[in-house]
Amino acid sequence: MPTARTQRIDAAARRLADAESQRADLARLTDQWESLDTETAYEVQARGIALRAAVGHPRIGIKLGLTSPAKQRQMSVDAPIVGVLTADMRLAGQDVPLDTLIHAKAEPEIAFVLGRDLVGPGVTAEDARAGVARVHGAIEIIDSRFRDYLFRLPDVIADNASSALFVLTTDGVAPDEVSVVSETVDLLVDGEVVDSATGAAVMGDPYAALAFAANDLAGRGDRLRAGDVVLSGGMTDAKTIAKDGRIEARFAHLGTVAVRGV
Ligand code: OOG
Ligand code: MG
Repeated sequence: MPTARTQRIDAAARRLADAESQRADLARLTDQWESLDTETAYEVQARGIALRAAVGHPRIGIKLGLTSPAKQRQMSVDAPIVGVLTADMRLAGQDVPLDTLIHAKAEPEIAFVLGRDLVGPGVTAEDARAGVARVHGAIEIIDSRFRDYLFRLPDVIADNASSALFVLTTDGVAPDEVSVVSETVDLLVDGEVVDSATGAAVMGDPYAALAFAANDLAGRGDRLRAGDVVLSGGMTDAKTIAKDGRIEARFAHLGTVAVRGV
């Protein structure tokens, strides 16, 4: 017999899945469910990932969110959050189908492909780097299921950290070919540079973010796995993707990746 608690978790996961498939944004879960805490929110997230797996979209990686001090201050939190990437989130080509999304935004990120499992607790940034096979530039496309991106921390955790789509640079480089802390990115909207950042914007070191993910997952009995893609967190603010608008992330050593709203 499912308990009232598991029923509530399941109902919340289904509401979020329906909001996604119907492009119908939601009020915050925490408006109705004031006691929703981060632990329970991760159970809602896991239920949503199980629903995706059941329709043929398995987990292929992990993403971090709220890795910059600015975003953490905005949310009044002092730690990042973690979400799960599934196979259907990998964008083929550049075209972002806006008619399937609510209010998509794009952000440049440094992505890792893991060569081996990283199992917390106790994973250091150095351990994390040693587990990486390739480093890529990426654009993550986020699409909060909450109206106007208005959420509290448990809401956005339940909503799988606003995950929607992502695209990586094609080749990637070996970890010893790039300093991810000083790697720069220019973000262009319709050909104009609108923002720039370095990897230091991501918890001071994207490998620290990767280690954080391994250790945080361990708290829920989970791990990073060989072959996983890990998005380490937005380096700049996310920019709205307009119809026919082009957003390009030009990395110093990781290549260039672009998306276009269609
Ligand atoms: C939460 C997701 C944030 C990042 O890289 O910080 C995120 C949101 O802002 O909707 O993906
Ligand atoms: Mg992101």
